[in-house]
Amino acid sequence: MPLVVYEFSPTRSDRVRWTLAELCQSYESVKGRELIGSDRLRKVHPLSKLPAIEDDGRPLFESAAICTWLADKHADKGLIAETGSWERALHEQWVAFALTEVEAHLWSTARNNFLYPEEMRIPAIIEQNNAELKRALPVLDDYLGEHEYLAGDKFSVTDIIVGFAVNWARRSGACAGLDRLIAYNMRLLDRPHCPLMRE
Ligand SMILES: N[C@@H](CCC(=O)N[C@@H](CS)C(=O)NCC(=O)O)C(=O)O
Repeated sequence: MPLVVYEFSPTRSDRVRWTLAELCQSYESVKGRELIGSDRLRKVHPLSKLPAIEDDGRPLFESAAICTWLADKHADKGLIAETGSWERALHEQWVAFALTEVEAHLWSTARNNFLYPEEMRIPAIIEQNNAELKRALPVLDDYLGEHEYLAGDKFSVTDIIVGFAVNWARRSGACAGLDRLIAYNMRLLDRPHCPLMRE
């Protein structure tokens, strides 16, 4: 059975598309904004969100879990550190950090800026989110002052997962003054398979 990817760009499905491109894997794509909230997608993702995949008929959701699984499945391509290695611990650390300390706040800001219906929005949360981002992003900036990539000395799926959140943060203006983080973001954008938006 082919690998099926439910996707729409620009969304977190860019992580999955980028991972598959780096792994040189073909797949069947089911695309479209209208997938979000549809019954069709709900069979693969219980919240009917993107991205999601069906691998050998088995549904999998959460972009970081999907990318990690795909990199593990094609371990011969060297896109992820071996389970049990220190670099793998760094992968887990930076993925969790990016999703909880960075992306959660960016997502909350987007929801309260324009995604939620107006009556649900709480503008004061945006200031809180900005304060949290101001604490978290310098942690990545410091680390990337000493390291070219996040999990070991070469590009890996960790950089795809975290890079998506960093690019989102930079495009929203949250990386101002964090030159090492911006330089890292540019290195990722220069990669031939990178689908992230520069502007
Ligand atoms: N943590 C999930 C987030 C998935 C998510 O929220 N996807 C967005 C598009 S980027 C979506 O489908 N939103 C529709 C909704 O929130 O109902 C992941 O990383 O896959």
